[in-house]
Amino acid sequence: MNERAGLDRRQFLKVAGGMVAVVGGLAWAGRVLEPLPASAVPGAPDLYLGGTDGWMYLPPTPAIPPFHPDLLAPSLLTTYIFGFRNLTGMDDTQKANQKNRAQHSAPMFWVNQFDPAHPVDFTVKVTNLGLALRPDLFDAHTLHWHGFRNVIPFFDGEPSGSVAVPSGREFSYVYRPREPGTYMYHCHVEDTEHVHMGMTGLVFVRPLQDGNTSHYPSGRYLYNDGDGSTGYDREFAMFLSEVWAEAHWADAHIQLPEWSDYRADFSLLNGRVYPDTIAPNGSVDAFNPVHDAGGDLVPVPGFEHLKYQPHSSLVTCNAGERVALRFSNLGFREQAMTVAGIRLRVVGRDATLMRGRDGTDTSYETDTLNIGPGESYDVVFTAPAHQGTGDYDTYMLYNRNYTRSNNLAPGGFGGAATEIRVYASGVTAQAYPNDWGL
Ligand SMILES: [Cu+2]
Repeated sequence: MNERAGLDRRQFLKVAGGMVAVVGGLAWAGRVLEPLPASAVPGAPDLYLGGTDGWMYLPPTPAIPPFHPDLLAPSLLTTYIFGFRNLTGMDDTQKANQKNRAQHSAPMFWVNQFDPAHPVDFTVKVTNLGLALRPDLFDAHTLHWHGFRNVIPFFDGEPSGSVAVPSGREFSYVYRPREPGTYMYHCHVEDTEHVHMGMTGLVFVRPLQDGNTSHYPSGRYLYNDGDGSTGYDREFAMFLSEVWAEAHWADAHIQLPEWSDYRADFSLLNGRVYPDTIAPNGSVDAFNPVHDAGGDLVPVPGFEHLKYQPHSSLVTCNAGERVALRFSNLGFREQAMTVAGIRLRVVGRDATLMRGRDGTDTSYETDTLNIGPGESYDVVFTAPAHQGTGDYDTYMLYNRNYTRSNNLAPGGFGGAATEIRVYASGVTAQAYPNDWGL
């Protein structure tokens, strides 16, 4: 990373695109257009993602014949997906082994806001491992950081305006995130299909104000608020996605889904449905990934069916703590997420602090977030006092559309639903976002 700290945007263009530098010394342009020698070669990326296909688990009953469960699925799994895997730190053999081992949702990651005083760029290298079940498709993949406002087209990931990564190749995306907040990312090749098949996940940017304890004791914030109003003690990210069983089956069986017939069967939270949403985290610390000797994900004992769905959605906290929830939605329908018994304060939308041009506080309290496709919300709540006789009080966080909180499975909640557990005490500091601290 640091060896590229001095490069500017134009150098990246020269390095990555082989573009010819413009003639220097243009008085009107100032220093920004002065050509500089392109000497740096990208070293190890901050993150290394691989795009491929694979299989995930959704409750096999009630069945949706012939689409769900898919008869081609390996043991314990039900649903064909495309997706990303975190290959950071793997050797070439381990990376290659991850073909047909995609996960859903894609690895959640986070970056620090670009600091002009200490300029360090963030790089994500993306490789395309190919589709094991559909070698006929030979689709490229890209990384599109949705809503990212400072990207130059070259690193945007929209394939007709930049570059895409064919099977067997790799490409480094370079970012200078200047706008803190919650975003999402996805592959932008055949994007209706690749997004829906699972090549999508959550990304967020930590503000420069982080570490300053004068506004809030933890020194952790959602935004550069200047007053601690977005300060929090714990953070949990919630990524909303959907599965239309017929489309997933069609990709596995060399059929062509008709996307205008879109009809999602499953609403998901962090790639799982309740009660799997409250099962433990697998390897979700993007910068300390855990894998077995071959590079494969390691399932949590007792939850082997969730091997390729590592992200838990359980919220754990101590009474009185401030908890940040980051939501983003890359399903194709608006979702209404609600919490019974806890007020949510919306402090950010679409990676923008809720504050007017003149500084007016435009944050608001609600119990329901209406989140459209491609939108993100940042909310903070204060955990209520512990009231019950058990170790923790449970509050439901769920999609208030009944058909999406249970996915039309009998027996109550089965869809985009999770729990907030408020303990009297004893929940320890988080090691990474969505860490339970238990
Ligand atoms: Cu793709």
